[in-house]
Amino acid sequence: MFPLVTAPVDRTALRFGDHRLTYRELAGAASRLAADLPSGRVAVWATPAPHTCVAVTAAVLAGVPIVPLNPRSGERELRHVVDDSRPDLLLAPPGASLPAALSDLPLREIDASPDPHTPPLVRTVDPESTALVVYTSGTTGPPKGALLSRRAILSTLEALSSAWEWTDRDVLVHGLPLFHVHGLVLGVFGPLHLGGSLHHLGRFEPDAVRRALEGEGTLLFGVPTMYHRLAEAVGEDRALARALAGARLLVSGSAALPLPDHERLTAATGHRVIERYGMTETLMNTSVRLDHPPCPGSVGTPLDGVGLRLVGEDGAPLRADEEIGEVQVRGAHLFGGYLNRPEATAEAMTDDGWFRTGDMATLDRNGLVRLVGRKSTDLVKSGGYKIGAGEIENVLLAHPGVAEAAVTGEPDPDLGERVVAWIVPAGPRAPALEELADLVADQLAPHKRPRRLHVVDSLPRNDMGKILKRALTP
Ligand code: MLC
Ligand code: AMP
Repeated sequence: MFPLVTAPVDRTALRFGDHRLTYRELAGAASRLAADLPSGRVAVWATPAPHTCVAVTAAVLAGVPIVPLNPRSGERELRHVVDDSRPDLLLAPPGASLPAALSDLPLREIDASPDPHTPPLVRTVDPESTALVVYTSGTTGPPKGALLSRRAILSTLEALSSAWEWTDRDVLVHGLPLFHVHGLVLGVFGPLHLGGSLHHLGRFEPDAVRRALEGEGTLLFGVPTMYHRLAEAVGEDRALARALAGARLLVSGSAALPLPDHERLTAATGHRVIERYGMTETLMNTSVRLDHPPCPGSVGTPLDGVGLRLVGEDGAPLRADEEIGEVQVRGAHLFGGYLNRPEATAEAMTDDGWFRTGDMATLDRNGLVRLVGRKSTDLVKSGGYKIGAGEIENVLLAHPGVAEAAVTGEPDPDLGERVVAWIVPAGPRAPALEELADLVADQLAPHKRPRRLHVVDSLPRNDMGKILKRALTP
């Protein structure tokens, strides 16, 4: 049963530092919690800890939708998520310091201690029902809650298992956050569904990766920033190179892995990092398959069950090997819409059921997809996090020293892209970068803070008054 399958009960399911839970102990701990969960949604304070895994497993066993919360979210972002998703209960580790935005929610502490005694809860749950509500930034306004069904999650995990020959023999290693689909769906539900193990690093550090791969780890997941940091370290660190070389598979996703990082890692380890392409709303769309030759610069071919096409400006599908078009996908892996946002859901879909990703790509005769950019200048991918320009602009505009604001992304060797703020000051003294960065970190989240500030006399606008972001160059 999703996500706990038929793994031998005494196999390790999860490991965080020295904290290990076997399948039996996890099933017991999760079932203990699941037995009296309310039937509405539950929010989970998703720290990178076993508590999060116990909580989400409990909710999946009980058939209750989960709203994972980023524990570094600021007040404004948390209030929005809670007001929008209206959870009936908050699950958090004992002693978590919870912000005021959550004070109205009934709280239950998560007991993540191994429980070999409580019998597994067995409940029949509709595969079409929502398992997760994952908040994701859009071009404008606050983040939207993507409704992910059990069927969609299962479909993506089965497709990845086939593409990567990912089985119950694999021990997955990663240090990803547990409130997005990469760390949570692939990184927690993946091994638990397949009957393998997860060794979570708590936080990403090259040294922790080395130790885990020197141990039992066989598979590594990360965003390109993590692989960039490994590529930086691996030249000097022979032990790290040996550990990475000993892994069965290194997989990168959530943003593009630059070719120089690919090359440095291949030179040091003999492995070509496998890239896969996904999105919160679609889960995984494409991947380089294990049984295909390496294809640098490509995110591979559509996964099993994924329909993928490229569409031109006029909305008509393009033929393979033609120009650049927008990627559109359909299949069982798609989300069920945005919570409380029927118009946004309708806008994201074509009349015949394709999801508009907003990503631009080419497709060759062999079905290989190469991503070349995004339709919108209002989205920034930094450290693998998607960040909407609009939500940051709204926070900047609320500062009394800011008269006008625009947010863009610019290339960054470590983060892929970094957030850049452009402001027209409201008075003679413009606020400093640190002040604006702290404001954004407090209100939204630290990864959304601007890393660079340009103070300008005016912002370039078209006749309609819309800011021309492509004209914003230093
Ligand atoms: C600095 N810091 C501040 C601050 N200035 N905090 C608050 N206010 C300020 N003004 C702190 C940061 O919080 C952090 O603290 C530290 O300084 C460094 O921050 P950073 O520069 O942002 O980098 P780092 O923390 O090192 O993070 C890099 C990273 C992270 C790669 C580990 O970006 C990451 O985990 N990315 C994963 C994103 C992800 O999972 N995306 C998947 C989306 S799903 P401290 O205490 O932490 O050091 C998706 C679909 C798909 O995309 O296909 O997968
Ligand atoms: P999110 O909304 O956070 O789920 O981010 C989804 C977006 O991340 C996609 O629409 C792509 O733009 C980007 N993305 C994911 N995987 C890759 C990849 N392998 N290469 C390039 N971009 C990617």
